[in-house]
Amino acid sequence: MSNSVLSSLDALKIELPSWGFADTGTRFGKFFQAASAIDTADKFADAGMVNKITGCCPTVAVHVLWDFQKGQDPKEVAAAAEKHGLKIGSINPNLFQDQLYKTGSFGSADPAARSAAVQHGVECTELGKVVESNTITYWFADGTNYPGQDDIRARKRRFEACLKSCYEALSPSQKMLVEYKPFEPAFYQTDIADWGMSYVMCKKLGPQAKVLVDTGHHYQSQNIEQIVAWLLDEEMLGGFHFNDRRYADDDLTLGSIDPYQIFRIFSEIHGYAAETGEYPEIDYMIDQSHNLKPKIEAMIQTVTTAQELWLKAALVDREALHKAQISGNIVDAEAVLKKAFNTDVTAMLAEWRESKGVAADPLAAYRESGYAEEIEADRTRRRKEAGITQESSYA
Ligand code: LRH
Ligand code: MN
Ligand code: MN
Repeated sequence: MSNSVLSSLDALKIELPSWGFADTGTRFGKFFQAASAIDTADKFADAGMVNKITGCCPTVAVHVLWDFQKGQDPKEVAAAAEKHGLKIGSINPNLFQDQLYKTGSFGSADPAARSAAVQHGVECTELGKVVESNTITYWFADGTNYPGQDDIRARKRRFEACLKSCYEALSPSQKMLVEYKPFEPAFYQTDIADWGMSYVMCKKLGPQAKVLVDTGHHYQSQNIEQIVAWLLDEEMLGGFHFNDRRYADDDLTLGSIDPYQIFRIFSEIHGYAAETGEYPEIDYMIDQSHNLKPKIEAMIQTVTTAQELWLKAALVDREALHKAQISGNIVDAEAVLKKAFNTDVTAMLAEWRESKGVAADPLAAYRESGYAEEIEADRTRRRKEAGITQESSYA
């Protein structure tokens, strides 16, 4: 095995979502966990633990409304992350919870909603400068529920104008990622429904705007690796939100339903690196909701699954693949992919982890650490002392 296969893992830094450590649920309810994070400091402590155990998650994504209190110095939040060896990663504006956004934010026909949304986007950008985060990730719940509800072209133009105002607030080192989603919560049309719409917006904005691919935001059976390949070729792929799905935006653990798909996506990235000599600048972020699994274990499982599939994809024999492709040998071309996918990479992962000073089996190391028991006891006591019932706390 070549060194470059193993060292390719250095290019896979995975960002943990702060919201993945708090109690979350479905629209039908929540099942609470005694060890779930109560506040942002807990979320950083848990993310710090995942980073310590896996050695590859140095940043944490924050959701502005959920992680920054009104009037709080944002530097305090950055310092709380640093305490656990982390840096603030992407800043996620929240343009979907305020009552003002009933008919949308950037796409709304109401100028007051648009101006509040733009103001929030600019504030998030300024906040990013203070906490030294270079990525602002925009996701919009915008859209309409019924045919005729609003003028689709007018909404597009409102989006262009609002995004432009936010883009103009970026510092030269900041970038804006635009996430697309074809459904939910809007169910007739969403304003940025697919990668093409995100691409058009980003292209018009300029080089600091790129497309964000959330793996759960596609119609059934859509070929995501093709989207990835096209965006890579156009230098327009800015980041991922990792998760897996069976039906819609299920936010299940990466690779739990279709690991071969993630392998194929990663193979496109390795193919790009093989051709250009370097890995593209991509933010790899987890965006999952662990309703039932213990949250930290689920996060470790996601990270190790991503590394496993990444390594398998790095094993694709590019020369053999190219040879089979240009000679029209379809069976052999597919076999090259299958061979890499079916390789057991456990020993290689252990070798890489050893070189980074982390345990060969991160999940086992976590279970042995006693951290789960410690936080469960601590958070149960703190909830009791503060009189917080989990039903009333939305950390
Ligand atoms: C929307 C989404 C988006 C949000 C996150 C909580 O479905 O994927 O990225 O920020 O979930
Ligand atoms: Mn997402
Ligand atoms: Mn989503």
